[in-house]
Amino acid sequence: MGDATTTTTTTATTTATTPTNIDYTDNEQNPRVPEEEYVLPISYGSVAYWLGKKADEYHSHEWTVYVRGQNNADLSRVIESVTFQLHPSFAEPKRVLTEPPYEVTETGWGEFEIGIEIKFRPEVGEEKEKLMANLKLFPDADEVAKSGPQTTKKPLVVENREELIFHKPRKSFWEKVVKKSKRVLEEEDGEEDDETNNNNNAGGGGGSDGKKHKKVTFAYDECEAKSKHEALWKQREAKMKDDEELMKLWCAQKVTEERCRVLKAQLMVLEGQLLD
Ligand code: SLL
Repeated sequence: MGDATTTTTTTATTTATTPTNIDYTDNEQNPRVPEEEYVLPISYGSVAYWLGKKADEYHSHEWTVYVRGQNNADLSRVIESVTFQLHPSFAEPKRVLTEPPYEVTETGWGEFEIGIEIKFRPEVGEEKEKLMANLKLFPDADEVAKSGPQTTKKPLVVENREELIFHKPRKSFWEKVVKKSKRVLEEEDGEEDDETNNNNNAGGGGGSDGKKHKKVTFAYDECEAKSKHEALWKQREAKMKDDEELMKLWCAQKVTEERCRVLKAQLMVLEGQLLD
């Protein structure tokens, strides 16, 4: 994705997956684990390719909307499904993905907002997370001024980054995932005030205990499922390269033929002069 026309990145915002002020003694069989937090950084957004001048006007672009773990982290131990709600002009606009890669690739002509709903596995015990991705097909005027007009080679990327924070995770989730994940960074962050804690921390618990806030990062498992659309681009790029190579060979052949024709003509002139 390195050769993108635009990359719009929204900086991380903490997300609330459950209402705040949950009493963690609310479920005796599956209580919340105090003093614990699981942070899962995700990326979501859209990548769009213009299909060129010859493309059908209703299918001028091919695009992919996706949710994935940052640094290719595996989300499948936490996520049960990702639902993408497309524009009603698409056949079966509600697309449910139950395994990675969580992405939908389509062709179309227009931009719209895509609703994303992340459902967590039952053991996580949290509410659904709702996000919105802006499908962008056409670069803005300032982007055109900066990087030139749209080409079939450069995708237009809109990527957002978010951290799913599971504050005081349920025992079932802690046993299955949190406990087994290696902690790589644990830092005290005393700057957040209590109110921010209350509003933004997912996973209940209320947060405002006056203590310093601990930020923990984990070594996440890599996701084995590779993005299908990335493979598609690579194929397309390879085909374009092949086409370019063929074009170069064809041009070289034409140049050689022309040279031969000129040399033959010169030879005939020389032969004529010798005979004279
Ligand atoms: C717009 N409000 O007017 C938006 C709607 C809808 C895009 C965009 C359908 C493609 C297909 C398609 O691209 N819809 O029918 O296969 O720009």
